[in-house]
Amino acid sequence: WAQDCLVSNITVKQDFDRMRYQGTWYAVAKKDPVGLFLLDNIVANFKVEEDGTMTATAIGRVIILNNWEMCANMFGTFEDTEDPAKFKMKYWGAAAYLQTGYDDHWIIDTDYDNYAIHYSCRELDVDGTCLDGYSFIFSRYPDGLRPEDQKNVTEYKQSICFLGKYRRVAHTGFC
Ligand code: ODT
Repeated sequence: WAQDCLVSNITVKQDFDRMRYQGTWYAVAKKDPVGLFLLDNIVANFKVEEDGTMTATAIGRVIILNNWEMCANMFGTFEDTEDPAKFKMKYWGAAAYLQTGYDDHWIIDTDYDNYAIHYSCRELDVDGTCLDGYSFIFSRYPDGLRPEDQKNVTEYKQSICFLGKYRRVAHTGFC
């Protein structure tokens, strides 16, 4: 088949289980959006609150005001949609000069124990493809994906039309 790359045709994780998604995820690769923010040393921690709401914290190295390097402490709350794997993420920083926003947050695939593929399209093109988006590949391990998960992850990168657009996310201990 020919891939049309329409955002409306992107499939997400079936029966996403937010309880099993909780805990620490290390970003091992990232496709940047326009005006990228989180550079590297990115670690997210997901939690399900007592009322069932999914929330997360994230840290990562950022450069603000063009030359000030720091670790950003970020917070996010996730609004449910009709699809259990598609959320709207409201996010903000611990400090006022950090980025705030309201993004789509889709879980394309995960096995909960090893890897996850996240996707966010910020701006649709007139033809229904994604004009500006970003994606994280997460691992439960800071040193990267297990070899047996790599083929699977590559296929999902292709399914969201971001194959070849990722860079590695280093974990150097900066944050
Ligand atoms: O880094 C960029 O260029 C764009 C992404 C900025 C969003 C960072 C917001 C983090 C808020 C806390 C939530 C953590 C969950 C992270 C999971 C995936 C990445 C949004």
